[in-house]
Amino acid sequence: MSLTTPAGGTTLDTATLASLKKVTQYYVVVAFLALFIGVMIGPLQALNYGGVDLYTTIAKIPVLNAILSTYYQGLTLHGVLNALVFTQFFISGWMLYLPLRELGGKPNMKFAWFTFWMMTAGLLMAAVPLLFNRATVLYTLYPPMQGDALFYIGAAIMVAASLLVFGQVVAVWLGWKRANPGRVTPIVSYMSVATWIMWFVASLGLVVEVVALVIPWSLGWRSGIDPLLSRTLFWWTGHPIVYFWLLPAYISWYAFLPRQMGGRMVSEPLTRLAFAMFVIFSVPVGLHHQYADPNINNTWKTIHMFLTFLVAVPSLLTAFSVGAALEDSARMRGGSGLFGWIRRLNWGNASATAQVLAMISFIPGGAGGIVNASLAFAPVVHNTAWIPGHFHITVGTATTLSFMGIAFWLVPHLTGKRLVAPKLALTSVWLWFWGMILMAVGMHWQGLAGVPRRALVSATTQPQVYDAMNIALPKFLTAASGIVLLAAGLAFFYVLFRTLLSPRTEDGEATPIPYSDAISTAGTELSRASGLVRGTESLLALGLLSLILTLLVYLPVIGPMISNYQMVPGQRIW
Ligand code: HAS
Ligand code: HEM
Ligand code: CU
Repeated sequence: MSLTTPAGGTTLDTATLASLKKVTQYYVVVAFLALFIGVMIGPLQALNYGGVDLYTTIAKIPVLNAILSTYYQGLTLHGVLNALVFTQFFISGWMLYLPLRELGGKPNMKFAWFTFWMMTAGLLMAAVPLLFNRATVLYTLYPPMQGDALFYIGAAIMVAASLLVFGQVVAVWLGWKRANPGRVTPIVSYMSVATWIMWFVASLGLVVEVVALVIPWSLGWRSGIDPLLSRTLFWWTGHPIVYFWLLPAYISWYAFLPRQMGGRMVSEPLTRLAFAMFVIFSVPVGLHHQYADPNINNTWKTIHMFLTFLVAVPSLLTAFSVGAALEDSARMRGGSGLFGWIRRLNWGNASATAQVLAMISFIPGGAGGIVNASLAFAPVVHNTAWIPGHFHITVGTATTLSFMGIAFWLVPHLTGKRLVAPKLALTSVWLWFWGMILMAVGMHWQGLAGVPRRALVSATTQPQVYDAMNIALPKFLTAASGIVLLAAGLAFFYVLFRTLLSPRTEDGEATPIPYSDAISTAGTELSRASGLVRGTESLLALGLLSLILTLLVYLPVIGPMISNYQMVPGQRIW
């Protein structure tokens, strides 16, 4: 038996499809195991920002006190497991499955499995020093803080594995193009390939930082490292990595959510335009994380600021587009009025609800990002609690809650197991949403009052400073958010793990991929397509353009750093 694909490409045979589903399931399960541990640590940090120090209590509990021996070991585990491991594993599975499934052909499954095991090996290597408190360098790795070499090598292997997934997806896409000359790339594959190409250009900064600077130094082959150059290479990758987290959620908002709502996607050409813009403009903006760093010319900081405003444009296009799709679906279900239609969205479905709530959280999340990016506002918010406030409603909700919602159909689709307790699933996503909103309010507010991020502010050794700030209410909101999010996490993981452990009851295809029809399609033949569709088809050319633009705005910044390389010895400050 073989299955047709919406792209009309060669179909996948049954064995290949089964293997592809299995490897995707492995990626998704490892991702959620990482998120589970990461999320269990989060409330401790929220309580810290609520004035409650549980770390002193934990220090007395055997086993736990080994992996949470300091606030910073906990914070490193939280940041690495949630923002790096969960995202990368989920995305690698999701964006391997979608294009391979849609484009068909004969993908090399041995290679796909090799990549998965390689990424897992990298994760295990990095986990050892983390758990032994020998790499408490936070998820941003800022040298001259120095962890064990094994941590950096493991992280490098993980990133390298993600680049192999990129390679496989691009190879399958190019193979499809050769087999289907003159055809328009189908939309889900278009979005996936665009995201992978963006990630390739984005990853180069981190690859150079870790391979050329950090690993040789952590192995003792070099006596020092340049912190400024390392940070600059880190943020070359560190900003666009947030779009590597976001765009896989956008794929679902554009292509699948409308069908889950009973409606249609608005426009394939507009969707392609948004993704093409992300390919070009995601990377050359990293200096907006370094406004406070010395020895970087202000002109370049200003140029990166304007480019950052430009990369917000495709998100604004997305807001319009996915918002219109939601409204269209609600009106088709009988909704009316300026805002009255909102009540007619598919609020009974946990998967769809999770994603709408994720989208709503991204409205203030994106607005806060524009504030952070403004050179005039940045000094007020930089390094304060405002920043974790910003990214828990972007990566912590827009991305994470979307992935949680996707899992509610993807796991049944991959495994043939029916979702256990759908009502509890629905409750968990509402709790997550409100928990994150509470935390966002609490943390943004504390940030404006001047409370720093990355600090054990609840420690009894330093209460006077923060008591004088008149921040009792935001502290309370933050502490409460930790409790609500703990409940949300427990409910979600109960549903997910119970589903995974239940017996297989049906063919996974009984839960199909919810492809949406489009009101305005891109067509199938390039020769008859609009100029916009033809102009956005060559993703490799767009990737090259992105690389050129990135080099243009980075080489003049990095050049002087290299010619004036500073040898700073490594430090272990924990
Ligand atoms: Fe950010 C710091 C600027 C987006 C994540 N960001 C961070 C950090 C993280 C992060 C993790 O310029 C901390 C790094 C660290 O540890 O130091 N960010 C931006 C800007 C955007 C942005 C301009 N960030 C994200 C996304 C993230 C993320 C996405 C993760 C997924 N960010 C910054 C800056 C800093 C920063 C500075 C450094 C701060 C500092 O000082 O250290 C933009 O891309 C945002 C554009 C988004 C929009 C919103 C569009 C809205 C949509 C939803 C529509 C909803 C609808 C629903 C239609 C313009 C698409 C309607 C439904 C109904 C029912 C009504
Ligand atoms: C940091 C709470 C889930 C990613 C923090 C901080 C708090 C917090 C209060 C700030 C700590 C500090 O600056 O000292 C929580 C809670 C969660 C949760 C209560 C839910 C149970 C998530 C998720 C993600 C995430 C789902 C991403 C997928 C991060 C990152 C940091 C962080 C990257 C920064 C670490 C650093 O500064 O090195 N979290 N979080 N968190 N969180 Fe979460
Ligand atoms: Cu950024």
